[in-house]
Amino acid sequence: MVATAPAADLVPQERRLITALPGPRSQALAARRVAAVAPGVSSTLPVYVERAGGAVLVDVDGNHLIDLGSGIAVTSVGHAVPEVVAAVSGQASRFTHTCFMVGPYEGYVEVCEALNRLTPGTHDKLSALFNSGAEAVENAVKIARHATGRQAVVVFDHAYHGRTNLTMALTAKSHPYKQGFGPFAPEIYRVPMSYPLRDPAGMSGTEAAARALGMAEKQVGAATIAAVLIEPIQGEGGFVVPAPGFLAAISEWCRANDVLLIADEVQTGFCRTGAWFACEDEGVVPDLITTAKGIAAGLPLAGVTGRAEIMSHVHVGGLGGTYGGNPVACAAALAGISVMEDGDLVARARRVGESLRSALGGATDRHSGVAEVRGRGAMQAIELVRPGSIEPDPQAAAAVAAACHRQGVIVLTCGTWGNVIRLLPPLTIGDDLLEEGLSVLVEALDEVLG
Ligand code: PLZ
Repeated sequence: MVATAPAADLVPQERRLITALPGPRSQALAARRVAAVAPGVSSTLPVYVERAGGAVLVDVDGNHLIDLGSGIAVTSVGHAVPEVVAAVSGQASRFTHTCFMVGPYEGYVEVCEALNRLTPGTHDKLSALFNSGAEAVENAVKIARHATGRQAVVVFDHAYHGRTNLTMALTAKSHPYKQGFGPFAPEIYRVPMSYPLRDPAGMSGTEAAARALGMAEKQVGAATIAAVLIEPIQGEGGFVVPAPGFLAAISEWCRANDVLLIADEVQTGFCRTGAWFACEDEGVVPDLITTAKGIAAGLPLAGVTGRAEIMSHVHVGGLGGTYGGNPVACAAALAGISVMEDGDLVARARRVGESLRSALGGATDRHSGVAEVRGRGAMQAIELVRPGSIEPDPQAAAAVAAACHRQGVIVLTCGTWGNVIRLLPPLTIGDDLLEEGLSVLVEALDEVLG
């Protein structure tokens, strides 16, 4: 008899290590993997997952690990949430695919309605659905170029937008994302981000915006720029939070120059930062917004939402794809969005954020190797440096992450130099489990940083 109870009910919300990590079954799978899986696809964890529920992953050896990464900001509502499991299995038993471009269905329309309602701004909006964050970003750029009749796209230092050819060009970091994979798409121009820790002391958000926009004006020319594309808080690039006023100044300049502002909220969106979308905290209303990750509780789904007149500029048939807005993914999204609304996960993200900050705050005071604790809501990070400098220390970050992993706590690293430890727990994580996970991280920091 196959178990039908959702995994969240079956998985106790506790850390439980019964073997050293990785255990023997994970090691056996790792050996099989070497012979079958291309090495270019890497994994953070050495353990193989058998099931997951809430904020706990269970590996093939029966170890229970605390998940402070949510599969890179995806399972914000938690793993195997009963409402999502029911919606997904119900939809899978009705139909799994028709292709929206062949036989349309209600779930797609309903997800677009939800995106139009939840994203910043009260203007008329339209949406289109895709499969991944990269695909959403590519389509946002296509739409912006079509609507403006211009080609240039301005992006920022430390940006991450994906791994497809266009999004590799939009992404800043060469290794591992771009090296050897060129040539890259043309008409992409990179300008400096506001990165308060590494900018000249005291540089304000408006000064950082003037530095970036001045460069765009001189080197590209406002009249040829279709869009400025920005993550309101950078994700892979190191959870870089721009100085207050930076985003607003970029937004004003865009409006004054008929340049579209595209907010890439693939990582920051859907309650993560203690708002539905991170732009809200800056009072910024983008023309186009890209979403993915947290949108569908773990199923592949992404969206582009934008001003109706921009979105409807593209000719009929100009946007699409076989799987975009898959009905099972749409069912997961609608259930996940209900969980977010009913459980007020915006407020919960803020409380999780306070716990993260108070646990990490002490580490900054104790260790000169912690340059900064930063982030917003349940998206917080610490940047590690060589003591007495701001020289990045990726070895320390890797050692801290590995120590957490050995103890059954999943944390992720990020940053242009790989020296940032980031936390993205499920927003529904219990207080006790979160405290336990954080105490393991703090111990690891004390151990590695001395
Ligand atoms: N835009 C802001 O964070 C994905 C990448 C993991 P996809 N970030 C995780 C990796 O190493 O591949 C991301 C993002 C922002 C776009 C993307 C791309 O989203 O769903 O991975 O295509």
